[in-house]
Amino acid sequence: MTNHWVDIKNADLVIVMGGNAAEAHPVGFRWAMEAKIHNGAKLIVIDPRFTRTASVADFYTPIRSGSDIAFLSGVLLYLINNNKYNREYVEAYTNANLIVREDYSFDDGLFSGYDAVNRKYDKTTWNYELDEKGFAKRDLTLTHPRCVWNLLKEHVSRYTPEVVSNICGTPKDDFIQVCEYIAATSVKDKTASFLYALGWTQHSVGAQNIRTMAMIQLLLGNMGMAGGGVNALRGHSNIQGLTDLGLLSQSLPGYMTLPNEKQPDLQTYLAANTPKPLLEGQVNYWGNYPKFFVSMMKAFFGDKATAENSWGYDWLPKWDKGYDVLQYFEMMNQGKVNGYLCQGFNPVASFPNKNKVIASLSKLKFLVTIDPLNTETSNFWQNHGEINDVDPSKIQTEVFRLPSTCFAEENGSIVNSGRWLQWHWKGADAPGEALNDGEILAGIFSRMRHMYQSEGGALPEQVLNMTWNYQTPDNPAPEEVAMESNGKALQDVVDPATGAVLVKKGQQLSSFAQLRDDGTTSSGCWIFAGSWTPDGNQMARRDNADPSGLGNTLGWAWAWPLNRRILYNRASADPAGKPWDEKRRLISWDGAKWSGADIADYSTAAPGTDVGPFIMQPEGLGRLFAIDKMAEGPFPEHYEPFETPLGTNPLHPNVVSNPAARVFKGDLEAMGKHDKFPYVGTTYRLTEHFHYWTKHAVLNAIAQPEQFIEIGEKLANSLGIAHGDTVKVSSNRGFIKAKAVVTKRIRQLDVNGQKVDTIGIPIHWGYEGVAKKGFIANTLTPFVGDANTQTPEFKAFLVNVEKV
Ligand SMILES: Nc1nc2c(c(=O)[nH]1)N[C@H]1C(S)=C(S)[C@@H](COP(=O)(O)OP(=O)(O)OC[C@H]3O[C@@H](n4cnc5c(=O)[nH]c(N)nc54)[C@H](O)[C@@H]3O)O[C@H]1N2
Ligand SMILES: Nc1nc2c(c(=O)[nH]1)N[C@H]1C(S)=C(S)[C@@H](COP(=O)(O)OP(=O)(O)OC[C@H]3O[C@@H](n4cnc5c(=O)[nH]c(N)nc54)[C@H](O)[C@@H]3O)O[C@H]1N2
Ligand SMILES: [Mo]
Repeated sequence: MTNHWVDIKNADLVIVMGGNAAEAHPVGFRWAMEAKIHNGAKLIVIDPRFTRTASVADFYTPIRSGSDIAFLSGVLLYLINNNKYNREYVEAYTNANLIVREDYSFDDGLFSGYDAVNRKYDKTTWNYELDEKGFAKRDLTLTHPRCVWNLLKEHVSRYTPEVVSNICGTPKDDFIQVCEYIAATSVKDKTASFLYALGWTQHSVGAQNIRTMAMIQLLLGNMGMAGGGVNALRGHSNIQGLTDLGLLSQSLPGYMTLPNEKQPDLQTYLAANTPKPLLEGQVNYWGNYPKFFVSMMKAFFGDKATAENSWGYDWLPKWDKGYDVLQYFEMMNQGKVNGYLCQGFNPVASFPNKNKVIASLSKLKFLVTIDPLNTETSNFWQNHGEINDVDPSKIQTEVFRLPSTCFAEENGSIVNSGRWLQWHWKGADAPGEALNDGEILAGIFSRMRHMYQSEGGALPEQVLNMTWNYQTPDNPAPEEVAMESNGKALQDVVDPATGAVLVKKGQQLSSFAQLRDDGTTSSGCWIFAGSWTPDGNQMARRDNADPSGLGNTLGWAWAWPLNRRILYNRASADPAGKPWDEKRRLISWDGAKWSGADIADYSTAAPGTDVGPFIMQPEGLGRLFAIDKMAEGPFPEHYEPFETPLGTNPLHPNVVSNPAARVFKGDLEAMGKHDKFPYVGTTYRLTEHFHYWTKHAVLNAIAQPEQFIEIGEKLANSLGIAHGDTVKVSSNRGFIKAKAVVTKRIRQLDVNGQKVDTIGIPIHWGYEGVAKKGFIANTLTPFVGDANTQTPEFKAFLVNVEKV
């Protein structure tokens, strides 16, 4: 989130689209209700299903799953055509007036630079026209035909209400009603907040769904505002911490990137990752990349990392391609993987195309599961009849189960969706032989290190040079690891201007501004610098005082970066430093400094200096045109799901689905067609269960005892299916059987001249636990992922339904 949970209460309009907050985030959703009840906010829901969130909304309208880019692009067009945007904000704080290169183009569904053989774009042309000094050219009058504003207008001009309604199946009047709700927040003293999660991310166009919404927020002047922003309601309680700490295969802590094989030395790597400002005088905070990186290497390798050996650069792995989970299971399926350590992950249940996952695991020599529970994955080799029809005698994989604790059985911090690091304390000892995750991993590490020391082995440096100065090396305390993530001074840190000592050798750092690229500081995760200072554990603070009434509670826990609660909050004030809306005053300029209800997100620059508020971007501006970042284009474009009920893309039949999505040849061949699989399948969760664990708990098993699917009344009638019948739902990859819930909540939609029906499929069942056994929903889903994040397309695929 750029904002945070409590801040949702400040919104005038809460739009739940691409998620079902009342059901999946029932505790956080209270802030949407606070906005509604205490603030007179409107709550609107756009979802293929009439959800529990819709049941408390002021307005609901349906949408065909996988068509949100068309819908949101239509909203952009409406705002532009009806002059419903904050013009001053757009001109001062977005890249609307920057000029794009002449060789950039878009035609018939493809942007310039497409390489069809590798399904990849060369993004060179998606950039600004630069002047002699390397700065982007601008046209402050917004008349240049290639300024971002005019290219944007042209790009979205196709998304008229008729086109939106034709692609999305949303009735045209409903669509216009939504546009009117949103347009009403374009004035300076109104904000809108979109609450989204998987209904947007789990698509082959997931990241662009979110970008389109972010562009709306820029037009409305909502970024940086209390009650505005871009707010992902995240999933598992510490999944924000997972991305913060760089646990994705191409990441390093603090949103740095793991080097790739084209970066053989430190200089090449740093040059590629340290941007230069694209407009004169910008903060360009990523310009500090070398400080973050070198400090991280000092945390990893301590005294072993020196200037002479480029801080141990050679010891980091260099990727040749992405090793996301889709790629990894593909390699496993090709027999290229020997062993798999599976920690807190149940891929048999949670990953697409379950039969492919089972086939892949069957090719391993060994599998290690680290989990408090028995899972479908640890027992993937068992036969459970139709639900898991395997022959154990043919599976040679050796499985090791290492029982672990769960988060409530250890101290630690959890980062919530709002970037707050909240310390928590152990609630109970673990049962039986369970060890906590750190102890298991450290135990494996120290045994491997001993083997390297006594027997040698390939690439020993990484293992032998790793710093491991914990009091109990086989079980590092969470407190020690947290202090290491924050970082400390390895030598006295001095102010380059005055020579004064800022941090004494050995002391914890208070801010990432104290980081150095000369090896005198260490920090495991630069964005966490400030979480454990000389004053102690900031994450454990519990002062909920809220003097501004905006809910920022600066004394409660600690938020990255630097305890700032609302990112880009410089944009909450106009160029002269005056808040757009007095009642949402986050920061303001008092003539000498910035201050207010939040930690100012800015350099110390005074108003009027043209320093843009989006300090992480080299141009300092919010991007309506995303230069060189997104995989499939600088503007969002509607592409159909890989399994489309239309069999075409109404906008450009030659380019139907995302041309840069993650997909492998065999999986493309396993895609079903709408002639055999005429209905849209979509999967989701229920409040009464948490994924695949709660079927181990009797009370949850009682609350939602049995796998079911939801089917609209019209379709059920035409197929002769009654409430409570058992039905078979099949895709081109397999089938499941479940009870039918016949409902008015899922409507038949009119799309591109045909009727489109949706089948709703909750995800929670399997063959482990105390609940009644059920089929695994992911037997049905396709093995294809978003082009930027590789998140699987769980929300839109094709199925058939029959009564059995
Ligand atoms: N009780 C409970 N809570 C949970 C979880 C749980 O298992 N149980 N899981 C947690 C996790 S890990 C996560 S990631 C979050 C997920 O939180 P959500 O994303 O809110 O959860 P889903 O149930 O997957 O809901 C997605 C919603 O998007 C709608 N949808 C599907 N496709 C589209 C589309 O193309 N466009 C639009 N506009 N809407 C669409 C679906 O109909 C559904 O209502 O929930 C978390 N909270
Ligand atoms: N079709 C379809 N598939 C989906 C989704 C969907 O909407 N539709 N949603 C996707 C999403 S958003 C998610 S997040 C995934 C979730 O997929 P998974 O993460 O695979 O599933 P979970 O059951 O949440 O958790 C995995 C295991 O973590 C264990 N665990 C809990 N606490 C700890 C701990 O402290 N340490 C260790 N080592 N283990 C622990 C649990 O016992 C559980 O067995 O599913 C994805 N799959
Ligand atoms: Mo999730």
